[in-house]
Amino acid sequence: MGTVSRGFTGRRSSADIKLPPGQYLTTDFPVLSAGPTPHVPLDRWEFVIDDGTNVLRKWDWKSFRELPTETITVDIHCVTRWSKLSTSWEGVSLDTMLAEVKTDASYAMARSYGDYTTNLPLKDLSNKQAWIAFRFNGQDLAPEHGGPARLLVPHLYFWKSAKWVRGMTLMHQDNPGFWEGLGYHIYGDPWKEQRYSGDE
Ligand SMILES: Nc1nc2c(c(=O)[nH]1)N[C@H]1C(S)=C(S)[C@@H](COP(=O)(O)O)O[C@H]1N2
Ligand SMILES: [Mo]
Repeated sequence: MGTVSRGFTGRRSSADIKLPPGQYLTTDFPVLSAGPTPHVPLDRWEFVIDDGTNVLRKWDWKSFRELPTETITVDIHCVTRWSKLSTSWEGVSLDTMLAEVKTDASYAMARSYGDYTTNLPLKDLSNKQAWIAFRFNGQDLAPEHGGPARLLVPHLYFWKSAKWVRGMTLMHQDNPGFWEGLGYHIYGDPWKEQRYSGDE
């Protein structure tokens, strides 16, 4: 009588599905890239955390893949209005990686192979909210979706989830990345519909 829970059915009923305002559901996985897909061989891949002057921590693919991994199942929301539910990833929590860095910075500029950037508060990259993902649906992440590895920050619009991520620069002040500098919102909370810089 309307009391069957998600736990009982093991599936999400339509009553469970809540989309951020202005979003529609899609079941395919659109590719959105501002430029060509960079191809980074694993033996050349590295992830560097710096403070703009000094390298604070650096991983090559081998040392990155020795870090503990997690399976993450999350909804993702693109500012072009598609949302995709229950996407499944494998990755390393940024909590694990940031634990090895001592900083009093409050923001980060994520940097990608191919020169894409996007800015995020460090607190949004902490507390089980962000990962460097290298597998999607049990398969190595395809190049067009950001392989070998991408940022995954599902609580913000998906443009913040930098594909082909190669590192991040820690900052004391928030600075706009690629899309943010072109008029998109500096923070990008889909639930507050923070699409463009004038919103909210
Ligand atoms: N390096 C890089 N990362 C990026 C982008 C990009 O153009 N370059 N596009 C962003 C946008 S707008 C979205 S919606 C998602 C799309 O990821 P997908 O192509 O895997 O769906 O990646 C984000 N990360
Ligand atoms: Mo997007």
